[in-house]
Amino acid sequence: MARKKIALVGAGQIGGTLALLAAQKELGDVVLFDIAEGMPAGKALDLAETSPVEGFNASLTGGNDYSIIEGADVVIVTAGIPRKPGMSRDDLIGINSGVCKTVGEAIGKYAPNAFVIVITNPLDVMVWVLQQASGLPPERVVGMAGVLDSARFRYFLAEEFNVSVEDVTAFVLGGHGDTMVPLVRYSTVAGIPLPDLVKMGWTTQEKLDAIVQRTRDGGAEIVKLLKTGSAFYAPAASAIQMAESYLKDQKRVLPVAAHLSGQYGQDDLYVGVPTIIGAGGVEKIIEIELNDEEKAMFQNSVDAVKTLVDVVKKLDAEKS
Ligand code: A3D
Repeated sequence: MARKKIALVGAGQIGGTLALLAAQKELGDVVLFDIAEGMPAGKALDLAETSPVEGFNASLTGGNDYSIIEGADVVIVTAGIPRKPGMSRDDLIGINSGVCKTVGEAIGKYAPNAFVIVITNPLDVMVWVLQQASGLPPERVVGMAGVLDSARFRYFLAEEFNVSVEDVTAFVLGGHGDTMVPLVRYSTVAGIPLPDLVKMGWTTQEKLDAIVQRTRDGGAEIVKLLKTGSAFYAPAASAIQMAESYLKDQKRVLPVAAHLSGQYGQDDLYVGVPTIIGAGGVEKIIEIELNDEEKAMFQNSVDAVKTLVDVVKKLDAEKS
């Protein structure tokens, strides 16, 4: 079987980590594209030189011409600018929407059969922009946020309960931003829902509320510590899990920013929901029952995403 091809558009902090993980896991050959001259080729060469030490078989190349992404099976997009301290994800919209439009057009031209994972912020609206520009079917264009947000939630919960991260499942819904909705009653330790663990005295409601808030602020916590950019290891690992589920038809149940066309009462909107990711891309969007409080939180998150979509539409109208 020929090796798969993974194209990384944006070879910065996340792009470099994606390349390392994809190669180490032998998901396929990796190409790195970036507008910074020489940098993607330099990173690719440096990474390729780890292969004799790490013992993986994957070629890594990089360049500044979009034609290098030709025929890719998976494209992961991190092109754009990240947050600096004091910035919200939404502050990035002006620059990053232009970048995602250009990248979408290039993917439509060179890799129309790819499964595309967008990471560039503000996430939900950037996936929408890129899908529109690419002309690819919506089930093959998704955004990475929910896997990361739920990984953060799981990590904090595992720390609180002093149990293995592997036994904690967590469920996060909605847009990737301050309005994201960590769903406590669908999150468990070995199948025991969190509200039951509060009743069992494993933690208190106050501590649980603090963990939920820390999850919502998880990105900002890292930005504040790093000072020069935003998180990159966990975002890269999360996108690789999505890519692997597609490439190996694993049919993992993963929360991703998926295109809604009627589900959850939304139309033509990308927002974080549970999905099944397999060889068909988003093979199913799972619609769960929400109680009134959860519905209100989800709607609040959806409204935040819609506001940003309107900003992009306005920017577009001003340009034309
Ligand atoms: P960074 O290290 O700056 O890498 C971005 C790269 O994009 C740089 O190498 C730029 O040269 C390149 N670039 C800029 N414009 C273009 C263009 N037009 N075409 C191609 N490449 C271009 O940032 P990063 O890797 O840390 O973050 C990348 C993006 O991911 C940012 O928008 C972050 O906000 C976002 N991010 C999202 C999450 C989510 O969970 C959704 C988490 C962390 C970061």
